[in-house]
Amino acid sequence: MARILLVATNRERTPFPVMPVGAALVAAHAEREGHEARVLDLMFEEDVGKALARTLRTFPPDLIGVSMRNIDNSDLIETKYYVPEVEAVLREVRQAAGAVPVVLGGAATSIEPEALLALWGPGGRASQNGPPLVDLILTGDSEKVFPRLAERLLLGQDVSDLPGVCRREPDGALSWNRVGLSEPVDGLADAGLFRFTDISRYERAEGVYPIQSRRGCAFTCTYCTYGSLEGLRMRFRAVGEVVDEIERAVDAGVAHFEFVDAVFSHPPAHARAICLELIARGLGEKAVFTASGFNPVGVTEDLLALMRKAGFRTVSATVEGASTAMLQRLRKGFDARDVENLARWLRNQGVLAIWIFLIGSPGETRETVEETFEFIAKKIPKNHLVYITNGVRVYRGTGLHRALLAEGSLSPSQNLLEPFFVFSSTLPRDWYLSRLIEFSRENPNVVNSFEAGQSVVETLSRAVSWLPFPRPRWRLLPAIRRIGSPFRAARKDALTAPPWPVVLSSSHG
Ligand code: B12
Ligand code: SF4
Repeated sequence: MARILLVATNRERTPFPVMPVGAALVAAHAEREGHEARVLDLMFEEDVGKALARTLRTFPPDLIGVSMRNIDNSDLIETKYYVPEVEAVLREVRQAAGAVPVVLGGAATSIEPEALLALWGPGGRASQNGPPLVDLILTGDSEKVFPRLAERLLLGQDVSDLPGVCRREPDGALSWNRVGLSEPVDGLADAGLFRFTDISRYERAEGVYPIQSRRGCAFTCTYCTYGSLEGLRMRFRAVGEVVDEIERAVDAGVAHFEFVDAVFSHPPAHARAICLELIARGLGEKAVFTASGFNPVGVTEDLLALMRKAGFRTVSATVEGASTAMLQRLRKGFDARDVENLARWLRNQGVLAIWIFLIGSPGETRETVEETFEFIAKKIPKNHLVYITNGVRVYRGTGLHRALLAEGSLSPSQNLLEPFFVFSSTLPRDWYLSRLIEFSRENPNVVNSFEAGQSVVETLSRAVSWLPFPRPRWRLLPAIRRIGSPFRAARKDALTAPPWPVVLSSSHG
């Protein structure tokens, strides 16, 4: 039996602090295999060094797993890049833990394992001839593999055949074993987040308890990383197991849940079965549900009615656009009519939505922007929130990445760990920025990335989170924005001279 410490490094509080479900799940499985596991969640820690020292004093581990969620926030106008912050945490970990092996995992590592290993691994740029900040990386679903990895590492055995291992070989070469990723997800342990972290801190800051009912996404939207993260093969958890997990969390006092499936609504049969079970157990009367991935394909008004009955009050409608031409280019699998139906059905069924749009991808023009803006202004109910992401972050392994390589506007050696964007060559950037600002002024329910840091809006939003307003408190954001005006415009050159490289293209492949 080993003592295993999981360090959850994410400290991002926008749009709200997200609970470290990946680290908790890995810890829960390590416990199931007979190890002793703890999670050090850095989200609300004021001093990372002190928190580590405190934990290591009471729980000296044989192995440390570090969880890294975000690389960046994928937004061209107000980019946040998290790698330096995680590197600072890794330095503190190495300093405090000495020679204890450190394994890095989490969503970020599945997207850029080789670049992260070249930076933080043995002989990596950040280790400056000292010990590596990270001994190896484990990519992909890790809860079942990690305990095996831990056992072998601690016995000094070879681990290179384990699925997801990315490491430096004795001859100095980088190797990444991608065989056997995307395991079945039945029999998962209950992440039991309430055992590992202070849920009440999250609840106060509008945090929502994550629940996963399936993994994988069969759609292949051009810009999306989920193929690298979860794979294309859909794997479903047994409905009873998922709802048992919810029931235990409700008994522990949790009242707000979010289905964090890549797409909760597809295929609808699984979503429907979950709703029926929530209804059968009366959980909709004790808790409120939302779903972060909601794609209109296959959605009917009936499904939304059932979700409402099961306790869903909101969804995130990740539609990205309302122009059929752009939806086709993005390979979303639905068109503008489906988006319009979704808006109507959500309104009819009294389900609120945060709508996520992605503007500026290759092929976007003034006309397609106006089509999407017209939809937002006319069809989205004013009590729904609209969030616009600008430009497309190019991630390795996506269809967009392949298309840019094929057209020659991207070199295979381009560093994609650091933010790198593509913007439509057919959309004038000056025009778009001023149009976006004008549009957001006219529509208080339209929020942009560059407003998040606006001091008045941020201060009011934080104040609201401490007051006993009913959730979701984002419903108050349009009013806050009106009080918090004048609207802070993005830097005038935010799109024409951004701090990160941008390639102009009209190709999605
Ligand atoms: C749901 C979701 C959200 C929800 C979260 C809701 C909630 N209540 O938790 C919302 C919408 C709020 C959100 C917001 C953001 N998100 Co998000 N989100 C997701 C999503 C779809 C699922 C995350 C999840 O919970 N998965 C379930 C858990 C169990 O999986 P996991 O954490 O990955 O853990 C597994 C492995 O990673 C691994 N693992 C995890 N930790 C460790 C540790 C060790 C040691 C090991 C070995 C393994 C390991 O094992 C775990 C079990 O198999 C992922 C995409 C995806 N398909 O994964 C994006 C994703 C994580 N998000 C991402 C981003 C960028 C963001 C935002 C920055 C977006 C923005 N523009 O603002 C914000 C940041 C929020 C914050 N405070 O950090 C990126 C992160 C990578 C990147 N590109 O930088 C992802 C991967 C999507 C993407 N675009 O690529 N997100
Ligand atoms: S954007 Fe959504 S639907 Fe499209 S591939 Fe990604 S997860 Fe699947």
